[in-house]
Amino acid sequence: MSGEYTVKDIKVMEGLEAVRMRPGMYIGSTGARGLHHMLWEIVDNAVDEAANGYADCVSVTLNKDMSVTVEDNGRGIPVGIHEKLGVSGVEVVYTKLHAGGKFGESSYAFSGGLHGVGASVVNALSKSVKVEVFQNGRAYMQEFASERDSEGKMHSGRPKAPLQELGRTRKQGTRVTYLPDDTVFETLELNYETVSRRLRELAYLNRGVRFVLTDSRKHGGSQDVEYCYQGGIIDFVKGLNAEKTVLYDEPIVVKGTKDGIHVEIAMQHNDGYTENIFSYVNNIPTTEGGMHEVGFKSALTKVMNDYCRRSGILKDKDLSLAGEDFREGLTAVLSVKMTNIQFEGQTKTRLGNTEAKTAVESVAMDRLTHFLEDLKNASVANSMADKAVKANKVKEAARKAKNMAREKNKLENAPLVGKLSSCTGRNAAENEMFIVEGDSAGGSAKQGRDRRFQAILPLRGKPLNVEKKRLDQVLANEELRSIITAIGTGIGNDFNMANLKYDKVIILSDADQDGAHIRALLLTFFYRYMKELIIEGHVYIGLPPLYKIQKGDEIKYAYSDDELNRLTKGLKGYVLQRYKGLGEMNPEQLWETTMNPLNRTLIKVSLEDAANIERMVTVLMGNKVDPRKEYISAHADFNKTDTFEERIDKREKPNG
Ligand code: TSJ
Repeated sequence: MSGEYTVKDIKVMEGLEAVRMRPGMYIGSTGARGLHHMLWEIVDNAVDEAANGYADCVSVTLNKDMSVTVEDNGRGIPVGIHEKLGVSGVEVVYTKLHAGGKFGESSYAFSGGLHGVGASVVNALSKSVKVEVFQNGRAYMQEFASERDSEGKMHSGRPKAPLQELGRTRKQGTRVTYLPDDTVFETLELNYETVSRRLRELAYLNRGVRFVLTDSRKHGGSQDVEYCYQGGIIDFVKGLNAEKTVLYDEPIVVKGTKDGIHVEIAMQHNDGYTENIFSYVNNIPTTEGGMHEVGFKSALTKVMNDYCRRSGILKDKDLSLAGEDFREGLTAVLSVKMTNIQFEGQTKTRLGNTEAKTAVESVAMDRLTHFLEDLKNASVANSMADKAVKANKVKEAARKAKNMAREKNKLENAPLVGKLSSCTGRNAAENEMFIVEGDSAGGSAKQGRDRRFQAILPLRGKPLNVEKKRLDQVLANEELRSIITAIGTGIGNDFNMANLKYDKVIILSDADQDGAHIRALLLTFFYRYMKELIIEGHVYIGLPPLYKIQKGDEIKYAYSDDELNRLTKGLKGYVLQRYKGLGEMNPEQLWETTMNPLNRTLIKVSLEDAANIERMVTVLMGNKVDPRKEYISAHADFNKTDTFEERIDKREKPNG
């Protein structure tokens, strides 16, 4: 097998210095995001080996010195000497940009890291890299380093020595340890939750492969987790539906290959109203959907309408049911693997290849038709059909209610917007709207704001939990209606970004359980009814300080317990105030700490991890009571928002 691999397959293009010059071009950014991309690049290589059937375990270790070790138990990177280049395969992979069959074809056929650039880029942006290969009973090792020479010129990712054979071993596989360069990256801190979630996702997408994460960075023991799912995406769907009431016990599976495109789908309906399709191409989440999703939806609609007619649920005279009717309460995971993927869309997370539509549609039509024809599936088929018929009826009723609500809305527009203190500036691209918890904080915010570009919408009570509500009920809710009116875009199918009145919609709630609940309710609403607003990065969470530290005339604010410890270390004779709510701050303080763009910290809500927002949303908002309790106690630190958002607005310390 290893003989088939010829090192000359590897294409060689340009040097690593280029990567150093413009890191952003290769890994997106030099912030936390780029740092994570480095890890995904390396992990992708190990996952490929597993996906090809040569490895069944991939482990990631976050080391104390901020280096990262990734290991698999596969065949090991080829150690043979490259014909033309005269160095080992390992060295080619690590020193030649765009090296790897990836850009040819064959061995890396289905890989497709976000930037698809691989190990050499990681090497170029690391202080040091150590590669160990365990192959055919022998251990090999090579180290690379980025250093300045005596004249101060940077040399990126140079091998310290040729590949060495170390001796005999019983191990098999590849182990890579790299230390990202702290002069390139703004931070070397990988987020445990982010890494853990991605590994879990990969475990679902690669059935039977064991993923192990070890975090050895903290003093006092490591934090370890392991993921392995024998059911693959079937387990994924079961997990997503875990807290819901399902219409049938086992997810329906669609699997097949067409024109070289591998298609795998697992789907299961619950008794809710929302549609949740999580799609992937080559293990990459396609948050904005794309051609593969289009193919799946089209197949489901056609096959189910056929079924409804054949079984007499729809009569000749009836119109066909709409696709969305068959997707009410649907949870599905769609995974395709193909070559030459093309991404489109605002965040480049929509699959553009039309051949993916054809392939998915064809495989899904075929398998779903078979499934429905099988008599032992009759009860599943009928419950799907019934659900769709009901959805259709309710939709008709809702449409009428909505028209009524629209009329009503026109009448009540004035008093509704009356709650909003709008800003004077007319440039939507510069304007911000704060949705503020409570009237008293709302009052402070109104007085403290810069009225030229900041609008304030105070919320009286808790907004409606939309998770189990239909559109007409949402529109009947006054708090939500004032938000919808203020934002201007409309919701659901009527959503139109062109009418957005504020570039930033900022949720400002207290740093307590109630505040977290309000925030979750609002995010649920945005997620369900204004998803584009999140996708295009218009939804933010404002972060008020938790503490005021006053010593004489000098006042400092701490936004976390860590920061409090840092600021009070060695400080004597100070007065500490813990803010229990926004309302305790006077207008000047609120402006200074939370609203002033120069000082504040905002967290941008992103959909990158839609599956987890979805999970949080359904766990917290769903109708089954017990899982919700569990979630709250398991995540006692309710105010930790970094599980699904990204911090932005680098804060220039208000303290100095
Ligand atoms: F690329 C890398 F250095 F980032 C990296 C590669 C990192 C890690 C953690 C693992 C790997 C890797 C590569 N694991 N397994 C492989 N396999 C190969 O490179 C390989 C081995 C044998 C053959 C063959 O045809 O015999 C082909 C390939 C691509």
